[in-house]
Amino acid sequence: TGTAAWHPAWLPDEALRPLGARGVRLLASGDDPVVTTVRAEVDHAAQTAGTTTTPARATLALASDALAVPGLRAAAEHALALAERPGLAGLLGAQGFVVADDEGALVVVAAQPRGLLAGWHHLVRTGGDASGATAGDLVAHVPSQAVRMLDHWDNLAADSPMGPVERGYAGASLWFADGRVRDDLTRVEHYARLLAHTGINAVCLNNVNVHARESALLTSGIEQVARLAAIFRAAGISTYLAVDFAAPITSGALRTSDPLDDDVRAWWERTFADVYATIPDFGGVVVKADSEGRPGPFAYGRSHADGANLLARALAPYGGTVFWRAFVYDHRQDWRDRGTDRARAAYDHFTPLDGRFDDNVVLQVKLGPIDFQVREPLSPLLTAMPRTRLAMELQVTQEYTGQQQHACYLAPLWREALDFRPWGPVELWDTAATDPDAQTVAEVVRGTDALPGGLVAVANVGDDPFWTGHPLAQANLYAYGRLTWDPTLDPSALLDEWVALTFPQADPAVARTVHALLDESWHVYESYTAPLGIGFMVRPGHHYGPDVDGYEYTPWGTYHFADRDGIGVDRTRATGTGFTDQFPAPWRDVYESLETCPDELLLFFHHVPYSHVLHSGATVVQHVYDTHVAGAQAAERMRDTWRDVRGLVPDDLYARVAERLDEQVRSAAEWRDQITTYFWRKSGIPDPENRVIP
Ligand code: BDP
Repeated sequence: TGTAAWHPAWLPDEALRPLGARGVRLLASGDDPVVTTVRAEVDHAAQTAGTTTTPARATLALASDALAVPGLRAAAEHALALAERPGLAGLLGAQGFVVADDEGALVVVAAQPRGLLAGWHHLVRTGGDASGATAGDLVAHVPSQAVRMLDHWDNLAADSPMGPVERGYAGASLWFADGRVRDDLTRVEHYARLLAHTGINAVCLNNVNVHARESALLTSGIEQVARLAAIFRAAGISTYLAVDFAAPITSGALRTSDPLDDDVRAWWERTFADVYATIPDFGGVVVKADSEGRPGPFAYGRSHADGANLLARALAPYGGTVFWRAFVYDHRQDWRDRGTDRARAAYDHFTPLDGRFDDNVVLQVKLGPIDFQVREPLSPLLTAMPRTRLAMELQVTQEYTGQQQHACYLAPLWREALDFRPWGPVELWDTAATDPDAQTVAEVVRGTDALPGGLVAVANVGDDPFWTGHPLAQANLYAYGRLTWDPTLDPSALLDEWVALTFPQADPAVARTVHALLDESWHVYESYTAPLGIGFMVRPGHHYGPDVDGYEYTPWGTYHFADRDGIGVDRTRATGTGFTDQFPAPWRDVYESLETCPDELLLFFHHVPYSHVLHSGATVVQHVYDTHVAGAQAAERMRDTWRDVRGLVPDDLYARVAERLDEQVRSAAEWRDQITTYFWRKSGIPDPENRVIP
């Protein structure tokens, strides 16, 4: 069947045993597919524990079924009230649940099936333990973000231009093979269950770079897509497709895809009518337009609002949504022209369009202004679109963070971005000009009642036996989902959750080791790769391993401007590209000034001599030597740490992680040697400790 070889990710049967042993009473009638899923989960947990415990120690209920039950009425009314609130509050309430304590037994009540499923997984995580609940209290758990989405960059076949999964590091697609949807979708069922556990509520199935074969998924392929949509539907997840803006042309129907052309409009209307006839709850589409060679409205002199609204209006009768990507920049720039700054592009293109997008358009903005680097400032576009629905896009697949060869736990990076206050305060610096009540990024993207947004991320899974290539990269997927539900969760606590659900009966040494390996792994990765926020010193094309000048003289706009005197991109308003001006106060001034610009972003914003002294007290070049030597040493410690769990985790998993850590150590040494040597030669300034290969 092709299913024998895979290794369970989190939620193996043992993880359900404590809850199964406590016993769960389910009160949920009807044949809604999500309710049916919950029923199967509850039965499975009981079977796993080998019990038919009466009385059950936990109750899970739909509010409509709970209203009549004494003891559950208050919780049921609370759940219904949450879901009936208008706008965003009601939307989130419908997906949430209420927890109460009924004389020492845990009670979970939801207004809607998706909330019921979320409540079930809450029970799984807590083991149904009521000890945290206070008698009489009703605690509402609602997701923070309305949009909690994963984008898969899957292609239909291995011979697609970027392989089976663009930027995939975990084998082939879970659902596509040989130009079609796979026959056996057992693993997709398992995957949908994992995602539901974390709180994900939407998936896009195919690569944003939509080529002709994949474009047909929307038309002749929609019956196949329906098989996948049925699986995700049962897990409370809506299905989306990435579409080609030129589909009216590439499908052979028309000779234009001009968004203001009547025939084009009619083509999209007809196409979506057929889609919804087959998949009545289809989520909608994701669009990469006028970006890295993909077609878009610019070809017709139209704006991106025209383009997005074309699709939005064709989807609106069915309740569908357009995720329109803001990753629009000139990838054929002239590197000699410092006036062209890729970092500026999204803001320059999209801010004039604020307020012009229809209500069923979500503008999908990458976290940073360049491209998923290990360190970037926040994309200032996220601060400048108050009349537009927004989603911040993260990259769970580790394209620029070690490609699932290196262990790099990204939750701390995402938390830093979600917690960031673009309008201040600026701790460590002058706080006079700042507003301490200003919103965090998590609050900005969450949006308002009228304009709800959220989070999107590029997924990191494939048909690899361990799902993510590097087994520890599962923690990134887990943490991403959980942060979409609650962006204030602690990355370190999320690791504990993931370990408990993945290795439920393991020795405590496993959790200790995973923490020792992953807690600081983002900073370790940063320390041995491109320094101080400069980014992109990777090998062109596949983006793995060091190549300091690999992109320096190409048209992609990812430069470091290193010469014998110094390094960095001058993005100041005083002497550079003026990018700093795209930020609101106080950050525009913090980044503008060499005095206040944070060290970790120094070279993103400033061109400085190698002798420039950082806040840390080290010079730039000395920082490069020190961090790269220390980073490569840290990678060696990570490799040694893993040996502590030999025999405590499955042998094949142990071996896979060990093999990846060997590669991380090799690669970190390569990074260290190339980067330190490059800067020694460029600057002529030796390392006082003589650690650099001349
Ligand atoms: C870049 C990837 C490329 C993607 C692009 C995108 O290298 O494969 O197509 O992002 O997000 O980082 O569209």
